[in-house]
Order: sequence, then C-alpha cells, then structure tokens
Amino acid sequence: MSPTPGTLTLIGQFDSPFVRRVGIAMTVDSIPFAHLPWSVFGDADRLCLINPLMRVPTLVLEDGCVLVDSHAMLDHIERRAATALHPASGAERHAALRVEGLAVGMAEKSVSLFYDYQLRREVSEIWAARCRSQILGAAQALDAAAQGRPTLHWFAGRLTHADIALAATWRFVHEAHPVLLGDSALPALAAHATALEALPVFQVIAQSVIPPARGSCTSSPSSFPSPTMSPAGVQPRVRPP
Ligand SMILES: N[C@@H](CCC(=O)N[C@@H](CS)C(=O)NCC(=O)O)C(=O)O
Repeated sequence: MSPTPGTLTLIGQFDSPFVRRVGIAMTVDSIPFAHLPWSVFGDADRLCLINPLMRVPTLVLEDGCVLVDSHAMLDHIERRAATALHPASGAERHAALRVEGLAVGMAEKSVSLFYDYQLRREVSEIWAARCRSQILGAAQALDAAAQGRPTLHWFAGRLTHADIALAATWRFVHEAHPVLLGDSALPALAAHATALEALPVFQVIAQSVIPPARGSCTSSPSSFPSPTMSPAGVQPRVRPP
C-alpha cells in the first residue's frame, strides 16, 4: 500500500521515538492522518522512492510535499493545529525547547547505539562508550530540569512537545538498552515519563521495539537500493516533478 494522494500520511513504525512523537502530536491536535507502519529495513525499497534518506518518520502532506525530519513535521503541525504544543513565548518556551532538544538528541544517540549493536559484527567500543556517555549526560540534565516541575505537564500547565519527546525517548531507551538507565538514579524523570505513558494517547500511539533483522542487513548490503552514478552525476531514483 502507498500513500493515498491528497491524504496526510505518516510513514514509520511507532517503535521509533521520532515517529511516535509526531503521531502523538497529531492525535492530540486532532489532525486526522493515515498511517503506514513501514520498516526502514524491510520496506527500504518503497521508502526510498518517497524519502531518499530512507528514514522515518516520513510525512507526506496533502499536496504531495514530503517532510523528512520530525522537527519540520511538528512545525507544520503547529501551524495548522488549534492548540499549540509549545509554550507561546519567554522563559517557559526557551526551557521547553531545551528539554525537547535534549530528549530528541538522547533519542538520536540511543538509536545510533542500537543500530551499532544490532548491525555491526564488531561494535566500536570508543563510539559505544561515547554514545552511552551522551545518553546518560542528557538523562541527568533532564532529571535535574525535572526538579520542582509538576509531573505530567512540565510547562504551561498542559502537554507540550517537550513532554512528548521525553516520554517517547524514555520508552525507547529502556526497550533498546534495558540496563543503561537506572530509574532510581533519575527519579524525577522516571516519574514524569511513567505518568505520561499512562495517558490514553501514549498507550494507543505505541509499539514495542523491533530490532532490524541482523542477517538481512549485514550479510547483504547490496540489497539496499542505491542511486546510480553517471558522468552527469547521481541519477535520482524518482524523477523530480
Ligand atoms: N532527525 C530525524 C531522525 C530520524 C531517525 O533517525 N529515524 C530512524 C528511525 S528511529 C531511521 O529512520 N533510521 C534509519 C537510518 O538512519 O537509516 C528526525 O527527527 O526525524
């Protein structure tokens, strides 16, 4: 199945913290969307025809334009939603953007480390140690930021993108790296994420982490579609409109 023309379509599985935060935001904002739970590995052939980065989330807008990064998607959603999921301005907004950035960055490092463990025959310990240190550093900064904040809604007395990013990242890190974060060392963060996960929208827009099939990637790298080179340069997989 492909995206239906004229329909807002979110591509990607909800085990991705990035796909999940976009799906949760659109649901909270009552923006109807179609969902195609394609895998970045299993569905690489059809994904690359829509997003040359072969990544998710991929958001196909009603006019056919394709957004390829969760920040751009949330910016788009924010402009069409009745309720903003960012604090409007001032120190609250700055603090929320910082928290969101730390949480999303933590998700990026966690995904990178996950792929390293899943796909490399030999993990680079230098890289893995660096990723672990970055993830722990971000978690500690977020736990410190949580001190004195109300559980559930950290900013503006309502759900924000910062809360969503935090919870999506927290769940992913725990499933992908079960022994990395000790909840007892991060009590405020753990309490916040647990309270958010209990909300209906977080339960509906959710999926347990599915690791990529090791053999399908490492033993056969040529199975991924690749753009062909010619003297004129790289030939696009899809003809631009
Ligand atoms: N900065 C991107 C990150 C997206 C991302 O890394 N997605 C992962 C899935 S969780 C992916 O598609 N990885 C496949 C790859 O990088 O080849 C965003 O915020 O949307």
